[in-house]
Amino acid sequence: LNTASWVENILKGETTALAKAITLLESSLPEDWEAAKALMKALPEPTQPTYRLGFSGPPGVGKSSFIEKLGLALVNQGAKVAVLAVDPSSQVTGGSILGDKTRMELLSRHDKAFVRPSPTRGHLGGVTSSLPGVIQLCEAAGYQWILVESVGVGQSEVELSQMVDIFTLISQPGAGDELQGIKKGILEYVDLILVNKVDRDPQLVNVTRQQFLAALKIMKGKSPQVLGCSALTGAGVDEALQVYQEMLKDFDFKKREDVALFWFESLLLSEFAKRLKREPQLAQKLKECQEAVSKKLMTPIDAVEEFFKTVL
Ligand SMILES: Nc1nc2c(ncn2[C@@H]2O[C@H](COP(=O)(O)OP(=O)(O)OP(=O)(O)O)[C@@H](O)[C@H]2O)c(=O)[nH]1
Ligand SMILES: [Mg+2]
Repeated sequence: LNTASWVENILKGETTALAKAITLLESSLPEDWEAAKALMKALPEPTQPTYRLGFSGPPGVGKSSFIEKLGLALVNQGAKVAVLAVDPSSQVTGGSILGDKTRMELLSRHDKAFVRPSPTRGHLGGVTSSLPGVIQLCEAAGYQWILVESVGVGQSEVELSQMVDIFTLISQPGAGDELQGIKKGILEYVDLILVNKVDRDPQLVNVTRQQFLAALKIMKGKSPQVLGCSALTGAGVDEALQVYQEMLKDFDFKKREDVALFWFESLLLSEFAKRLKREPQLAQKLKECQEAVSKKLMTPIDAVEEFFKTVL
């Protein structure tokens, strides 16, 4: 299939063409890189406004359940919704944890929805090396709302927050006690906090909300709303949607210009790592430096210096 007719099929909304394009972008094979390059170049800007929402939170907090409920609310309003999952842990395990859990059966069956599980093989570069391109593909295919699920793991949360228009943290009831610790860092990037599972323990959800609000109070600048919700019963989903729509009314889409830069930097690093092993000269030098280090002929610092002499 040539690039032009492939793009045409994507624009027509053919989901198989879209899915194949996403696979291409997530691939780490050099020949796929060439095809992906041509495809992304030929891809036009979307013809309508699009909104990118990112969701993060600990395993099992209800991210997929919430996204499905929100997605259903949106498709019922007539919008087209794409759901993407990023799984930072795939880099370590080589397999997807979210993969088969992100089924969202009701939403998947809806003809205005496209649900894409996370890549099954660990593609290099984490969240950022393919996600911006995948988002662009979905937008070109006519999806107005792009919902991205990511399991909350340190740096990947921050990266995701930079790739989307609005970033939501979904929290467990009772999570407030952990706020003293390292988790606080992410609050800086959060636009909305949802404390889920209000159906189970409304009181605890309320306490947790207050803890978040107190933690936010001592941070300057941002004041995201903190809402209780239930991804099981759907309570709070409409309220969250209202918050999003309100925020998007005067959203500064200039933020998106930075996404291209993030993508470039992330791709540069992941491609560098790949090509290091592929380009014979670099691979050779890398091997020499590795040997020199293991034989203690060079310190690691000197070896890095030596390697960069060759690269530059
Ligand atoms: N009682 C209750 N259960 C919920 C709620 N939201 C999700 N669950 C349940 O919690 C479990 C995990 O939900 P998921 O939506 O898969 O959570 P997740 O955050 O996407 O999980 P991972 O993708 O594995 O990180 C499921 O059994 C859900 O039915 C809720 O609001 N109330
Ligand atoms: Mg999930």
